[in-house]
Amino acid sequence: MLDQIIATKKEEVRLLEMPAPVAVKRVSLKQALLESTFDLGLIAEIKQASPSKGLLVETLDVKGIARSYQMAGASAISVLTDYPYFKGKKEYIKQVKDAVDLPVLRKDFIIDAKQVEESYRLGADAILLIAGVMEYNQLRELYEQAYELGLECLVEVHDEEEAHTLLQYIKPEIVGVNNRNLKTFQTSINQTELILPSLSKEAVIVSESGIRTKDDLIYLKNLGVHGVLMGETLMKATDRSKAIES
Ligand code: IGP
Repeated sequence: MLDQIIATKKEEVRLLEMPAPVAVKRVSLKQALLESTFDLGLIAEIKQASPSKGLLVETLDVKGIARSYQMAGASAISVLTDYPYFKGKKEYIKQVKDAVDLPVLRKDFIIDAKQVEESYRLGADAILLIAGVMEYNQLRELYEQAYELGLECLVEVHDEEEAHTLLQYIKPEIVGVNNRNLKTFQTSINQTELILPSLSKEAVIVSESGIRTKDDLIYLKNLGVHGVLMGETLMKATDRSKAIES
């Protein structure tokens, strides 16, 4: 599946027509995570579907969801822009930026410099870079390009080997530990505990995927992570603000 997604992205990159830049006020994801109103920073995700779970919601009121996330105290919003696998759209970034003041993370499979430039033009504050889907040299180039444009990166790793290798190439300011193995779709939040010792002590750490309960949050907080990224649990909640507040 992952190979298929990357093949799709390569084709998207080939056909990519660069959009005109939108005017937005950029805000810092790192700062928002560190200044959370809760014990943990929360990146709340907007996604209509996922390859592992299929359709999560029938319809998607992007601005409404963004406002309810902000009202409930989320630190930042993650927006899926991939269409074939997550039913996301690129224009959702600007829609969310118009609806709220929170930093917006573009969630997609970014493997090429053109997509980094595009993310900037779409109005994102930050982008996701996944260590497991490209060469580390390429990751470093995209990371540097992003910071030169004024975009922050959430650099995602899944296992200790990726975490170790990553540090030989870059010292990312924000690291995401994906609890989901992108090859098998299995999630286990213990993955965060396993990898934490291999990560830079200076980095802001975000635990991603498969986070469902208050106990999960207490467990992750006690490990010492700075933030969490939650998608499915919030998207499926009948009252999203309540789900965050409780
Ligand atoms: C959210 P969940 O289990 O709360 O819906 O997971 C987020 O971590 C997940 O969407 C994600 C993702 C990714 C999606 C993490 N890394 C890379 C696409 C690409």
